[in-house]
Amino acid sequence: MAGLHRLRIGVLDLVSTGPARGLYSRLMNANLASIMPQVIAVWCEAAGHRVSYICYTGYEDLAAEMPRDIDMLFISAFSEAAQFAYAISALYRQRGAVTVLGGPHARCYPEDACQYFDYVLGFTDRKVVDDILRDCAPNRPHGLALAAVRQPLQLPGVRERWKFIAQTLAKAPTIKIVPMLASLGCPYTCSFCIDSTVDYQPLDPYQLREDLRFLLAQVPRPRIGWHDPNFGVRFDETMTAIEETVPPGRIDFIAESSLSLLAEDRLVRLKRNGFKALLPGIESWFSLGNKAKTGKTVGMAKVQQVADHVNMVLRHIPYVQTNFVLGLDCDEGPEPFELTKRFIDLTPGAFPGYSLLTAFGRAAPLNLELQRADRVLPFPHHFLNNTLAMNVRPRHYEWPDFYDRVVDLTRYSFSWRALGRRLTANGSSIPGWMNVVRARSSEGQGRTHYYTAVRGLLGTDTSVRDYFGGESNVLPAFYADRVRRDLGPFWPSLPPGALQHDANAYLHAESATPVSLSSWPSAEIGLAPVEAPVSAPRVLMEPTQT
Ligand code: B12
Ligand code: SF4
Repeated sequence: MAGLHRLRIGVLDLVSTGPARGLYSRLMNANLASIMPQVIAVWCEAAGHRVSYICYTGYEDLAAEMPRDIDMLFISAFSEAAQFAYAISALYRQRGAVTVLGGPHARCYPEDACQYFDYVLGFTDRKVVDDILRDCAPNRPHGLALAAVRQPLQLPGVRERWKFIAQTLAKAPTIKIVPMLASLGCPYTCSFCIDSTVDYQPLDPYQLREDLRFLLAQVPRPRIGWHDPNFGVRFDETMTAIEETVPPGRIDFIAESSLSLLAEDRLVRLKRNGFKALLPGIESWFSLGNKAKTGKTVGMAKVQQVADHVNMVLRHIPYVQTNFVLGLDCDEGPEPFELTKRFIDLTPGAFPGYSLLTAFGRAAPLNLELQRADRVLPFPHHFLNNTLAMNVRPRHYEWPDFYDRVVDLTRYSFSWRALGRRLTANGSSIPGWMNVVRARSSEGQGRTHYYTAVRGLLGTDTSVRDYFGGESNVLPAFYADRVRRDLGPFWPSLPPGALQHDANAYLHAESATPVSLSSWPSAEIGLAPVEAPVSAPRVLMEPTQT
């Protein structure tokens, strides 16, 4: 450690897109904390630096909690928090800090983020972090985009992350969920998904045991939320690790898992091992279903088959959220929406989660096709959370017709009738009441109101109609006002131009550089500084391989 310049590091996990209000976000936001910012904090301390870590849930006074005089600020952001992150980066750069962006936004929109950050990281391992800690230089006007060759093979466990986890959980007043990972990547290849090109990779099962043991010693009855993209791919191995470590009934688990992994014998085992909530993806009644194990079955036959499966899951697991993507190219006419309503009738106990089809920059192979077809709209990132805007022009729907159907479906899904049936099916248990709160909050009713407002504007406001139609790039006032309102006191710090981005940046980069689809983010080299237009990747640092 001789000669080390000890840096003052800030690590900021943005789980809110600005200052927040509302009961549900106060109860739940701290449970959305990401694992990687905690990992970065551990690695920075291990490298000998002083770290201030904050999970920003929307209720903190950032100025009071994050020191002003830091040397380097890491920010973790989803795309929905991009404008917030850009504003904070600008604030800290003015104060002399070097800023680093990581997380989903950095992976999806590195070209854009490089305009506002000194470093933008894709896959991140310890070597990447050590390299930039050593470098710690302002890179302006264009930041450096860097990525490890692949996902790290190992990450610091719960014991090492504990002080950051505990600090975050202290902000969750009732339900406290500890984030954990048993694997990275996914063996499936759903073309709209960020992990469709990332190899599946289990993490060390010994560490898993050690994490569980440690947690049991800290918390009387922990709740664990698995952040695995698809939990339980190595089902037996993971279950055995849990069974050997966790006495029955001591830990509750939540996981996202595809239906194809949820056969009845496995559900029996999941139940025995404390799994209380599962979130399987269904996507659409007309997509071919590897994930749902429905093979070539589509339409009403698929509805029936999946409903039987989900009801079987519900006999073992008290809380189930079924996830759908609205607006996929395989969908056409009223049928997809009507079938989802039939599904809701057939599975009254499951909570339906709807995502509007969204092309998150470089996230998925499908996005390149969509950009090539000129179907991606330049909605500011702030709206890209699968709900507030759909940035892909649907193939088979006109916008007003599409929004009519979305409004109708959400209204149906969160109506008092559906709520009553859900509550009867769930019983007056915690899952039952959670579903009532969700359905009556911003997630259920709130969305119906929001979609109704957008549908209204499509009929009355030509600026909205032209923007949705791709005929105008001028952001309608409805959306601009919303960003201003959401950023609140941070709005004045948003750099000029930071509401706009090149919606086809991925395509432009690929056209400028004849590289294969898989070349980012798993490139053999660190990405080059991003310039406009993006030029061929150049070796910037040593290849970063764990
Ligand atoms: C687990 C998960 C969740 C969990 C946990 C969220 C959390 N805060 O971490 C829950 C269920 C809460 C969730 C919620 C949401 N999610 Co989510 N989620 C995922 C999922 C399945 C896995 C992500 C993960 O943790 N992987 C494990 C980590 C270790 O790997 P990684 O993400 O690849 O990260 C690597 C690098 O990016 C980098 N890195 C990551 N973070 C950071 C941070 C720093 C500082 C640095 C330097 C580096 C770095 O290092 C990692 C190792 O190489 C992904 C889909 C997927 N298959 O990846 C979607 C995904 C991230 N979610 C997505 C979305 C849209 C959402 C929601 C907005 C959905 C909604 N409408 O509510 C919310 C937002 C929640 C919030 N505000 O925090 C999108 C994000 C797209 C985008 N560009 O923003 C994804 C990609 C899915 C998709 N639709 O394609 N999600
Ligand atoms: S199964 Fe889930 S995580 Fe895996 S590729 Fe498909 S959508 Fe992505």
